[in-house]
Amino acid sequence: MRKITLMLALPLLLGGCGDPSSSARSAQSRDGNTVGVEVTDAWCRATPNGARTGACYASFRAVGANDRLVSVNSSAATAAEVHDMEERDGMMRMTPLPQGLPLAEGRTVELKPGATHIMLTGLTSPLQTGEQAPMILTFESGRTLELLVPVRAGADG
Ligand SMILES: [Cu+2]
Repeated sequence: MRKITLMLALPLLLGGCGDPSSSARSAQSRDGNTVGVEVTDAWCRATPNGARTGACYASFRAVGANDRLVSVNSSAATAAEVHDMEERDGMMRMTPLPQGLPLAEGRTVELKPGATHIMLTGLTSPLQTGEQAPMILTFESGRTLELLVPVRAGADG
């Protein structure tokens, strides 16, 4: 099986050239404590040759309380879902997470190629390197985050 490189998503936020919109934080103060979800290193993989589906990745960290990513919407696609990957009979298969993506307080949950991802289906146009895909993330807590997610080529092209 092909080895999957896991360290793809890191360079986005470095230095002054990082795109700040790939990172966002939904936070509010409650009893003097910050509660919210931090999203960092968001990116979508560029789609080749008119593919109608795409995948996006990001790191999530719930701050101050547990939360759950319950839905994703993007005007770049007719539908967006959180998918997990599992191996069955030697094949990697994608399975939607009907309960959403649980976010345990203080723990970073990393979406990455070959693992959990946000799947965009029915792309309205190809995801091209250098563009940004708008995305609205809704959490169980009722908080929402709007992101402009940069599109770039995957390292395995
Ligand atoms: Cu998928």
